[in-house]
Amino acid sequence: FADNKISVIFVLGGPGAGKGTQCAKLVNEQGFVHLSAGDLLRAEQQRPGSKYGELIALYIKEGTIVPQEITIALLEQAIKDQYSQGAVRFLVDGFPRKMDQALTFEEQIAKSSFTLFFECPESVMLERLLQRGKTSGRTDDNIESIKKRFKTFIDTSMPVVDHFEKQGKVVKVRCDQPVDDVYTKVKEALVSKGI
Ligand code: UP5
Ligand code: MG
Repeated sequence: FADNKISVIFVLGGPGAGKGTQCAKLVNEQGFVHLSAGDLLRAEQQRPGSKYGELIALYIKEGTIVPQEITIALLEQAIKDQYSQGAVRFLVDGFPRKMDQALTFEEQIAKSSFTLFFECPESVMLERLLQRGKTSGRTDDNIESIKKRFKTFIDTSMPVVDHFEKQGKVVKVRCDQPVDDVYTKVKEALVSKGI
């Protein structure tokens, strides 16, 4: 994609911070296209005939980061599909969560406008994920996987946030409050970035 043909906002934050919840609201009210890397990976995992199904299942359960080639190919395809239908504003949720992905995506697909980062205490995220795990059917919503996801978030994904912060491209929103209160702050954050 040539510069300025599409705009991309990365949405990052720990597991259970509320990325998907807030992105869904932005889609409804502000006309963004929401692409969750995790959702794309789970769909690919379940696609009959996928060569990567088992590998993706293993990485997700262990809370580790699937090799970037797979995730970036899925994201690129989804962006192209949506672009061909007229979409130009994308929320890329739960990505990039490792430095290599950040560099490759910005080099090969598009530069991000900025990163919306959800700050949330681990205790709040833990409670939300355990609660959701009662009905979500997600293989990683159990205490063992959640602990691994938290560790990966700190060790592997926070350096990406630090990287963009050094470029002055991170807006932070606290998200340990009710969904609508967080959403109000999300909208303020977007306004502060001219959206
Ligand atoms: N909830 C949300 N907001 C709330 C609020 N303000 N007050 C009270 N409750 C709130 O929310 C989680 C739960 O909390 C829900 O029940 C919600 O109702 C409630 P959600 O909006 O789903 O949070 P989100 O941040 O999206 O949490 P998610 O579990 O999706 O985060 P993860 O980042 O862990 O999951 P993701 O799907 O992005 O990734 C899963 C795995 O895929 C990764 O661990 C990794 O193995 C793999 N992956 C890669 O390998 N590469 C990638 O690039 C991306 C993913
Ligand atoms: Mg999510």
